[in-house]
Amino acid sequence: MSQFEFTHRRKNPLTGNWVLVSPHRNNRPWLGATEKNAPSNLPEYDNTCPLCPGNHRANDSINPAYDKTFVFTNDFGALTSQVTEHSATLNHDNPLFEIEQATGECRVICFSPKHNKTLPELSVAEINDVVNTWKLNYIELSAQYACVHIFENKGEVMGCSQPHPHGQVWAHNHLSTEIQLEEDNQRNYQQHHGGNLLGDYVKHEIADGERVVYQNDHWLVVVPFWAAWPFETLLVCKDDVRHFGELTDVQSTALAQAIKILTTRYDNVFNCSFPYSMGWHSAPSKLDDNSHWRLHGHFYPPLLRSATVKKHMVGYEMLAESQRDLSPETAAKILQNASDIHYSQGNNNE
Ligand code: H2U
Ligand code: ZN
Repeated sequence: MSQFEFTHRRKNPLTGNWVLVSPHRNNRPWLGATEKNAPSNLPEYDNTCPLCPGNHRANDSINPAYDKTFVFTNDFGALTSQVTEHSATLNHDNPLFEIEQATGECRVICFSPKHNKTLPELSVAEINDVVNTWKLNYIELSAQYACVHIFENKGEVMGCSQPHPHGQVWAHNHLSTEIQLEEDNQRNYQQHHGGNLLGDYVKHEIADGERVVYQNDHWLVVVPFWAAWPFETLLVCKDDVRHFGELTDVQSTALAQAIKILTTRYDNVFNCSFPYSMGWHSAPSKLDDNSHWRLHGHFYPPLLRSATVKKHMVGYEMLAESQRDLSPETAAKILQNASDIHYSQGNNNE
C-alpha cells in the first residue's frame, strides 16, 4: 500500500495552489457519462480544412504547399499590436476597477502538412521540426514581447477547433497570471533556499523514481507531486536552460524524443487520441536576472476513466481548490506501463 493512501493536500510550488487528494474515493460507483469513442478515419488531405497545404483560410489568404511546419498570423488573434488611442484615458487609480491595455501577437503553427497525423504519429525528426519551429518563433517574438506562450489544444473536448495537427503562439507585453505566479514562486524559492526550484525538484524526482514517466539525458517527464489533472505531466529540462530560445540541437532532439514517447503513451492509456492542453513556460524575456527559471512544459489532459469519461473541474474545484481521487503515483504507474508503440501500430494494450 502506498504511503499516500490517506486524505491529504499537496502544494504546487510553482503556483502556490493546493490540491486535495482523496485516494479512498477511487472505488466509488460511477454514474458519469460513458459515450462511445468516435472512430478517427480522417483523410491525409481535406479540401475543406483551412490548415491544409494549398487551401483557403478564413481571411481569404491561401496556404503555401508546405511540406514540414507552417506558421501564420492567427486570422482571429486575441491580441494585436495596435495601441488604442483610448489608452491614455484608462483609469489606473481605482483599485476596484484596474485596467491596462494589452498588445501582442497570435500565430498558428501547423505541425505537419498531413491533416490526420497527431504528434505521436509523427517521427522524432518530424517532431523535432515542430520543436525547432517553436524555438524560432520564441526567439523572434521574445525579442519584442516580454511573455511568449507556446501551446497546443488537442481534441474537441479541449476546444480545439480543427483536427489538423497544430498549436498556437501568443506573445504579449504583460506577464500572464500563470507566468507571474511562476516568476514570483521561483524567485522566492531561490532567495530562501539558494537553489533553482525545478532544478532541485528534478533531482528529488530522479532519486525517488515513483512519479517518473520517462527520462533521457536532457529531459525528465513526471506526474508532478502536485498534479491536479488525472494524468497531468510536467516536462522539465535537466540542464540550466531558462527559455525556449536557449535550447541546443541536442536538447531539442531529446525533447522531440520525450514528446514522442509521452504522447504515444497517453494515446495508449485508453486507446484513443488523448486530448490535452499543453504548453511551454519560459523565463519572461525582459528580466535582469532569470537564473531562478527553468524551461518546462505542462500537459493537462482531462480524461479520467476512459476515452470519453473526463474529469470535470467543477463545484468544489471552482469554489475551493482542485481535488483528485486517483493519486499522482498511481497515474504515473499507468503511464510507466503504457506501451511506447502507438496503438494504431498494434501493441499489447488492447
Ligand atoms: P485552436 O484549434 O486551438 O482553436 O487553434 C486554431 C486557431 O486557428 C484558432 O485560434 C485560427 C483560429 O482563430 N484560424 C485561423 O487563423 N484561420 C482560419 O482560417 C481557421 C482557424
Ligand atoms: Zn488539414
